[in-house]
Amino acid sequence: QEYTALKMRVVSWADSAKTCADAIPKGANAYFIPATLRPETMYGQTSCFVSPTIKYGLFKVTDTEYFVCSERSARNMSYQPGIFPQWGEHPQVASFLGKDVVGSRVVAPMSVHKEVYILPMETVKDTKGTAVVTCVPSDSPDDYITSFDLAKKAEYYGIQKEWVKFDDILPIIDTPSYGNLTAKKLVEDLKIQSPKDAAKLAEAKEKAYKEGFYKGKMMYGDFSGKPVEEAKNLVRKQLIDAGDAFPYAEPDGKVISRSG
Ligand code: ZZB
Repeated sequence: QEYTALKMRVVSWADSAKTCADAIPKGANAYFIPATLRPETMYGQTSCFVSPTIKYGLFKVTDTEYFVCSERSARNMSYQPGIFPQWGEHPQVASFLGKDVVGSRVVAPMSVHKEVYILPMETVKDTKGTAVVTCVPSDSPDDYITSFDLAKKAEYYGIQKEWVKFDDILPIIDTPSYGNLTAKKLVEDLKIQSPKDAAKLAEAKEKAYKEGFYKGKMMYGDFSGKPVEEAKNLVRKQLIDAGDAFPYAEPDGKVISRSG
């Protein structure tokens, strides 16, 4: 599985994230690293999700760059070229739970929202990607319903409603079957009520992927008017060339080692 790993620079840490703030030397930057399969949707990022109960690490990449991601993904990255400087090494400088960093603020590359908040998503899995997920409510049914739930029960989640940025969702991709807010349409059509409706959400995700990829047309950004199939790699290249993203491959259960 070839993901695009996005670099979301930390602008301010939540008070509860003191361990992280203290572990970063003056002049260095920290980045949350969501793994995405939909780089062409990055214009519509509204927040960035972590699981409140998953353990994350802060990993030193260079003297000036530190990554926030799961330990598992940092290890995978260390066996891929061009990420960590030493093959197989991913020096960890802090360990914490997702809930500790909720409320931190990060830069969302390319998004109409320049800065977004780190928010909790209970359905994030530690077994894929980096366990950090960037939120695009226009095109991801999971993100749409989670944002809906967070905004509705902000107090319960210990966040502020405004952090969710759920008021007017940016349309990015137009599709024949679901219009230009694919996720919203699918959540409504399938009567998805909660982020825990796992079976329906899996169906919605599958449908959204297919429709978006094969029939979607960009209606925002530099490649507006182009089919998604074409725009996907063009946007990805822009992000990578700008230093805002890098390729991250999921080993897929296979063991990767230098000796083979
Ligand atoms: C932004 C985005 C915009 C995403 C979209 C999807 C969609 P897959 O196919 O199952 O591999 N994701 C990444 N890591 C995790 C995780 N650990 N736990 C839960 N969700 C995760 O799923 C890859 C997609 O699932 C990724 O791409 C990420 O969300 C999320 F418009 O990034 B995506 C129809 C989907 N649309």
